[in-house]
Amino acid sequence: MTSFSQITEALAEQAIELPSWAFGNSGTRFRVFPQPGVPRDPFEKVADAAQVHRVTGLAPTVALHIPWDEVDDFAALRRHAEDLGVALGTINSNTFQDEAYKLGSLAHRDAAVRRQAIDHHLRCLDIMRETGSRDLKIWLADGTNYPGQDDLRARQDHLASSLAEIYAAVGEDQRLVLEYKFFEPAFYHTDVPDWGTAYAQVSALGDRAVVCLDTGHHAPGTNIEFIVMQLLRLGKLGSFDFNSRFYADDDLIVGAADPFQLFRIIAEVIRGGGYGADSGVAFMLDQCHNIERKIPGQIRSVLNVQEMTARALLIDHEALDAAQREGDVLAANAVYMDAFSTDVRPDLAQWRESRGLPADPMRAYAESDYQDRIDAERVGGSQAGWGA
Ligand code: LRH
Ligand code: MN
Ligand code: MN
Repeated sequence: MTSFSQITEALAEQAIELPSWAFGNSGTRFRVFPQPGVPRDPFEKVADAAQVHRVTGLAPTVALHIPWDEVDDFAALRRHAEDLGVALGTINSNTFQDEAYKLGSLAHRDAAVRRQAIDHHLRCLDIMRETGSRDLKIWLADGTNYPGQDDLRARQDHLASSLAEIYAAVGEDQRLVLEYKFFEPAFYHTDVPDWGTAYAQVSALGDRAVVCLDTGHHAPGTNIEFIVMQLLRLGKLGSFDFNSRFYADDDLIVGAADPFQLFRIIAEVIRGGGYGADSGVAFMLDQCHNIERKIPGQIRSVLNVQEMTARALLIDHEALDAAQREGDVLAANAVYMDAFSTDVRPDLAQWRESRGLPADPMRAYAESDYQDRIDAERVGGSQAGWGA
């Protein structure tokens, strides 16, 4: 059995990017539930994200969504983040709110609409140069609701040429990350529904185009760790959007619905060389906290990822290889389950303290006066961006 002291170096490399939109008001398509203390602008979202990093040491960057996080001066936002001990991370483009995109954006049949959507991405690339961001993440709401509504093949071709134009503007030190989702908001077909389509599209672009795997974007029962393995094998896994789902794209706290699935996913990331600072695979959260408090929700989320990472790092690969070689099915499974069943929480608490972090970050945040302060100071918090 691998011991905890053998995995601390790897654990120290962990970085999980937080989504700015997790801190804004959010809800379902039936109701947005406003909360006190919610940020009124991107500066306050970044300040809240910095609190998560302060108590966990796990979340050094914040992803932005454009135009939700549009500001006049991105260099000032960058300085603000750095002053608070964090940095700006992935820029997410948004082509799903404008009237113009009702029937699609990069895959739209009308060249004028595609032009508008491509220009939005070019602007995101400009913003990235100011924020110091590496990744442009593209998730498209493009799709149709009714069979026959549009030409599936033509849309795929339009998408390819739009992406090619965007990719041509991606800098040497930047990446284009394409996220797939099997349905919603389109219900009949989606133009990037699965990893295979995302893989085909990014492969046509080049080395700096990779795939984002959002854990909530699969049909029930999908073996997500298999997809992780395959994308890593193909050198195309760029990032994760972590969250939990029971039914659809629920965006619940990662590790809440199925911690074992999270363990299996992270085990496959480690197995495939996707773990660690230089691996090229970015860990991000993509969540909203509709009914629970947001900053503690994010703290709980990064701790869940850390906990399952620790357990996955504990897998005894020598013993596993030996059992697999011998075809000992039960022994191999037992090695795997031993790691999953290990309670790493006491070791993690001690290790955090040894690094000058609170043993219990949830408690440390609750005991700070930050929440009371923002609840009193901020009036009229803004919405995360959707769900109205
Ligand atoms: C789409 C998605 C995508 C968006 C985010 C708000 O469902 O997962 O990543 O950027 O939600
Ligand atoms: Mn996502
Ligand atoms: Mn989603």
